[in-house]
Amino acid sequence: MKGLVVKKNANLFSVEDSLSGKIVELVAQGKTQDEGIYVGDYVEFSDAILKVCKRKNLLIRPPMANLDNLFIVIAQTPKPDFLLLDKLIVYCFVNNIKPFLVVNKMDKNDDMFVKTIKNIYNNIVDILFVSAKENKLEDLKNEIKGISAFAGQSAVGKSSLINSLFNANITQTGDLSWKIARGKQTTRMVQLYKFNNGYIADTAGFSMLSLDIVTNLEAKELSLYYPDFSKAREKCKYRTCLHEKNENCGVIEDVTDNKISKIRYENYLKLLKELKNKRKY
Ligand SMILES: Nc1nc2c(ncn2[C@@H]2O[C@H](COP(=O)(O)OP(=O)(O)OP(=O)(O)O)[C@@H](O)[C@H]2O)c(=O)[nH]1
Ligand SMILES: [Mg+2]
Ligand SMILES: [Zn+2]
Repeated sequence: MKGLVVKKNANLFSVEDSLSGKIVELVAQGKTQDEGIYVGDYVEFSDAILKVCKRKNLLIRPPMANLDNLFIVIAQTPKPDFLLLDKLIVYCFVNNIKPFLVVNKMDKNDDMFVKTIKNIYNNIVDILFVSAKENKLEDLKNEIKGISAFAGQSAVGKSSLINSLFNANITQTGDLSWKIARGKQTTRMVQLYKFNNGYIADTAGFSMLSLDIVTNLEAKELSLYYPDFSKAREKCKYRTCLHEKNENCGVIEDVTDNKISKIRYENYLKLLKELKNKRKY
């Protein structure tokens, strides 16, 4: 039988049977256990978990597998931290996760803010405009497929969004509301909750400040994860160009011509520096 690991508690795994949708509590067979099983893993099981299916991705922080979508929440207040935003977007592209920019608090954001966000991110990620307060969540609901998680600075409204989503959905699924389920959790762990045809991961692991995205990335690879640089990159004289010096660099040319966002570029340089420093250790 096949199933999805929705929860892990020490050696015990909660697996949702793909056919019946029922949750079964299972341990893993010796060898499988050694290889590691994560929330988000698709597994084959009988009386125990026998095999982990091939993964799309495996994240260390938070510990989970097969994340499809990351909803990166921002709002006009608190003021967005664009460096952290770009870090999360790079993290997604590196790990084969689809990033969405969820602009929350649309009941309050002014036009100027919305315009600025559109200008910078339109060609980079899908942007969804929502309001947890007014329960305007259609754009977001439509994108909840596969396994998704929320990320973003403190106070942007992640918990509010999740609460609104699940309260609105509670009659449909008969599930516990997110709030109630959360209250029962004592430890910090990842858990998947069913939402329509997908799952939402409850995890604090994407708090942006603790996000150490860059472990496996080389400095020279960084700009490959900037879709907004791709055209400009072709104009660079040297293939090894890191786009930090003014000579014959197409990216810098396009920044000067306002074809590439200055904020994006400046934060690219900061990330580049972080990557270079890391390589010394
Ligand atoms: N006006 C308005 N306020 C909102 C909206 N969504 C959330 N808020 C408010 O924003 C504040 C922070 O919301 P939370 O949901 O706690 O934010 P969070 O992202 O979960 O914050 P952390 O748990 O600290 O990471 C609260 O005072 C909410 O009432 C919204 O759509 N509109
Ligand atoms: Mg919260
Ligand atoms: Zn260049």
